[in-house]
Amino acid sequence: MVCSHHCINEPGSFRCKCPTGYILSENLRTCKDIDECADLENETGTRCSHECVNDPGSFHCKCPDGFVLGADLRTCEDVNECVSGNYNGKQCSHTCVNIPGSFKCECPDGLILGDDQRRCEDINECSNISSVCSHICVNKLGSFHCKCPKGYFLGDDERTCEDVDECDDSPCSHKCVNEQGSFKCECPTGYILNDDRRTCEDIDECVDGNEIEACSHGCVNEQGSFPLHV
Ligand SMILES: [Ca+2]
Ligand SMILES: [Ca+2]
Ligand SMILES: [Ca+2]
Ligand SMILES: [Ca+2]
Repeated sequence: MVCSHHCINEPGSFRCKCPTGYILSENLRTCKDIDECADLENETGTRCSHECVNDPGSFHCKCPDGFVLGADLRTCEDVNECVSGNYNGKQCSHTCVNIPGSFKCECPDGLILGDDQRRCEDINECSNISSVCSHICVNKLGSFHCKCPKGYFLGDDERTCEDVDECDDSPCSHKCVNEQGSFKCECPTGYILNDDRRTCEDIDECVDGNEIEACSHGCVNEQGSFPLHV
């Protein structure tokens, strides 16, 4: 075999010719592949934006994961996983954000990205040791709220429970004493608090066992106390 590929006859001689992508060796007989990837002097049109793979008689460009080869077969273009085909961006439970070569899932306020980096999960604000609520914390999907026990109301900060001053509504027939979370009614001397814990009732000191043997003869009960009859 005179030439490895094409032989061209010439007057008194011949020469070997190589197909595109090959170059004639020093022996002028054998064609060898051009390593387009190693040839830094190569025309810019054959440059790959990312990886160049040499092939026999040719070459091709390769793209890393998350990129696809553009129409020029040279430039790798980012895949928008959030909108394209069956890419993983569809797995984001909430918001998909495209980034070069990849994508990421994001979550709205109150939710946090789970270990799978795809699904957003509720933050349990109530599990926080330095609890955000002064009294009762109620966790909800994407948020939480504070609650107060009976006798308290939620302050303007939506976090702190403040005592209700029940005495403002005058619930007692006589004296009202406000306390943290509650209140109590008190009665003046000579009165006793009824079972309703609100109203004061006169003690009938004249009835046996109630108070004293106040009078040796007649006793007249009066509101609040009794006078001595001489
Ligand atoms: Ca080649
Ligand atoms: Ca992308
Ligand atoms: Ca929550
Ligand atoms: Ca109170």
